[in-house]
Amino acid sequence: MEFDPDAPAAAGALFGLPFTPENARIVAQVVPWQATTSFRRGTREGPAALVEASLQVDLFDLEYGDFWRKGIAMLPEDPRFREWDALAEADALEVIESGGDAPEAASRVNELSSAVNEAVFAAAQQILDRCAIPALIGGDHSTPLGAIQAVAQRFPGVGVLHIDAHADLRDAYEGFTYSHASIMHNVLAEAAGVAKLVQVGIRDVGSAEVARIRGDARITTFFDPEVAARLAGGETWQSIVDTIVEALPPQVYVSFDVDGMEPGLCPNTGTPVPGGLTFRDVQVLLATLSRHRQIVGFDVNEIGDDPWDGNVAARLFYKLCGATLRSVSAR
Ligand SMILES: [Mn+2]
Repeated sequence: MEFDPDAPAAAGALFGLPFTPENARIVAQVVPWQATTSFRRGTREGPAALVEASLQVDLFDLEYGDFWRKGIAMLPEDPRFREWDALAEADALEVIESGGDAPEAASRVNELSSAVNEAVFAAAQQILDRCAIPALIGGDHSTPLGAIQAVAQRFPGVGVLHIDAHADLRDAYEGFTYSHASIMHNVLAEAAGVAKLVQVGIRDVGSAEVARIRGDARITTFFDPEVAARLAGGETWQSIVDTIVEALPPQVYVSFDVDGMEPGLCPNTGTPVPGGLTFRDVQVLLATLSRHRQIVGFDVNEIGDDPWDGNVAARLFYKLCGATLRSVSAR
């Protein structure tokens, strides 16, 4: 096949690349689901914004080189996700507006959430069966649970590196069992095999979540204000990143909520918060992770539906692909 990496990209394919899910080393699934997003709608079209913007990303990468040659592809979108999201919308709104006091509507949303989790799990398993690396593009942050379950089953003892403004450790939120705000609670409860959760960027948490973090030896959280104080006191970001990576086991799944970054990089995400990581901070974190740990799967979620949000998310996703493929090739 003739493919010119410097030519303008063909529409439709991730990064305009000519690979298929059968021959790519990284295979992504897109999950346009946002039913439990509380503050602002829009993350349903986040995956489309990322894919559209991915055509503008230069394939040669200054950190990771021509890693794209190993193959990045996307599964066709599962049409059920949009159907389920549309079915859940009215019920989800009723639950949110009732302040979490609409148990029947909540249980209908929870059933659809379970269907999403099962479909994501099955797709991730198929990707792993092909010896490819599963990636996921969301959608709200509830979407990767099934992918993390599949990875944890395949790589018991795996750690999750969770970049986010929020700890996402709520035991249900607004009446939803599978809320975007509960993803890491659900990972620790339902993804047997996850040995460690390391959180970065966290700056918007409830007191119950802080108690959970302090009381659960599996969780290590690098709170954003503490990181800011260490940087202000003269520590380098690299030295902090080294301690983040050291807290992780040899194999790592990266779950990346774009709101872990500064809100200027994700202005249309569901729940933006001031503070957070710069894109440079992210680059150093991923590069260091790729040198010392094996990345076995990842997701980028809570992407806003604006072209700028899509642009940043596409570049973040591409860096994650580069870091992942370098981390594997190093072994
Ligand atoms: Mn978040």
